[in-house]
This record gives sequence, C-alpha cells and structure tokens, in this order.
Amino acid sequence: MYDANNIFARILRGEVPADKTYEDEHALAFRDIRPLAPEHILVIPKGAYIDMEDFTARASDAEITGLFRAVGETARRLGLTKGGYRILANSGADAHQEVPHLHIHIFAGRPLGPMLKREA
Ligand code: DGP
Repeated sequence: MYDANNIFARILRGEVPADKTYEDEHALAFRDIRPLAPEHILVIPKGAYIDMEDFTARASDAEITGLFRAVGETARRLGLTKGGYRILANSGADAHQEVPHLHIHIFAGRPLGPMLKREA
C-alpha cells in the first residue's frame, strides 16, 4: 500500500523543501539531496504511485505521457541534451529502491561510466 508520508509525498504537499527544476500538471522535478553526478535530478509523478510496476498498472495514459515528457523537458531546460544524460528508475527491493514513490533519476555533467557494474 502507498505510504502517504514518504518523503516525496511530503515534498509534493510542500511540507518539505526541494530544489525544484521543473513542474507541470503531471510531474515535479527537483535536485537529488545526495547527488551522484554534477547534475542529478529526480522526476516524479504527482499521483500516488509506489514504483514502476504500480505506475504502469494504474496510471492513466496522460499521467504516463506526462511523466516522460517532464523527463525530456527537464533535460532540455537544464541544457543536458548536448553532453547527454542517463535516466534510471529503481523499482522494488532488488533495485534498492529507497523512497516508495516512483522516481526517475537523471544523471549528467560528466562521463557516466558503464551502465551497470558487472558481477565478478
Ligand atoms: P532510490 O534509491 O532510487 O530510491 O533513490 C532515492 C533518492 O532520493 C536518493 O538518491 C536520495 C534521494 N532523496 C532521499 N531523500 C531526499 C530528500 O528529502 N530530498 C531530496 N531532494 N532527495 C532525497
């Protein structure tokens, strides 16, 4: 069940501050508090969705389109398209999802290395 007190729900309600970079009807983008790259942005849907599984099962087409448009719009507005960027969404336990409100990470600003560490 969705936890309405997770930190991103609180940011959406304005109870916790965030360094916002983009907002529209369906999505909010803000800087990650523990950046892993010179630019590290989180893009979240405004609706109450736990992870990618929940979102793709229950969200409307408009919400799904809106979230992905917001990712592109955020990257364009921050000038990330020239050097390129990586998006990533951790979903569930094996992915180490920490905050139970769907979020898409955008990383940029330096060469980002291999996609995933190979198992030894
Ligand atoms: P994940 O492991 O994919 O669930 O990533 C969660 C990210 O959320 C992690 O990179 C740190 C970030 N984060 C956690 N709490 C806060 C917060 O209060 N504000 C902001 N801006 N980011 C947060």
